[in-house]
Amino acid sequence: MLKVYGDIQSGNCYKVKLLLSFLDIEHEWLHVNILDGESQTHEFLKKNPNGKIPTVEFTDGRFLSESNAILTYFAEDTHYSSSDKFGRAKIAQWLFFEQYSHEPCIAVARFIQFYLGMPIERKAEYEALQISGNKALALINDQLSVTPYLVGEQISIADIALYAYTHVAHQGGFELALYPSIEAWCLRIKTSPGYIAMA
Ligand SMILES: N[C@@H](CCC(=O)N[C@@H](CS)C(=O)NCC(=O)O)C(=O)O
Repeated sequence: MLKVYGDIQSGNCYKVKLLLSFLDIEHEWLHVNILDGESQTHEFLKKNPNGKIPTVEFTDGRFLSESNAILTYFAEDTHYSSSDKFGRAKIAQWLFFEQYSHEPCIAVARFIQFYLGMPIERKAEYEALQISGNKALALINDQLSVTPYLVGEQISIADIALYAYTHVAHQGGFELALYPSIEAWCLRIKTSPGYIAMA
């Protein structure tokens, strides 16, 4: 059976779980405790030399890492991708945006506040992340005030990738009530058939 190495509380891992759930793809979820160093063991580094989760192991022994590459793989030829070349490129635009301009702000602020309990030596970094994180949220909100999903009328892996850390952004100090189109989009995703919560 397909194996996924991850931690459901990590947005990068949860986005994979959410897509597999939407697509009803059977898999075994293997919990990796990164805080205990389980992603850095000799055994794990053979699966992903970069020592990060999520990592997927296919039944033929091949591995795939990088959450958005995993989403792209499973979404191919499903309605979570696009049959149109430009549509696929727009999805990729949001996936790259998520990894460069969104996740490094929202996920790290969440890690500092929710996991580390806001240590004083990371307070300045946390404050700076509030600015860049709010900028990313405003961009998402702007798009969602024009279209119901990030790439038009239909949910895609762009939405799944960005939903993962956005819907728990309050755990990083972000006020989602400032972004009504994001709140409405979160509700649309949460009520989609096959939805699975992060908890
Ligand atoms: N760009 C990667 C990021 C993966 C990542 O940073 N994973 C974290 C958990 S959210 C991790 O494995 N950290 C363990 C470590 O860096 O040792 C992706 O999207 O999959």
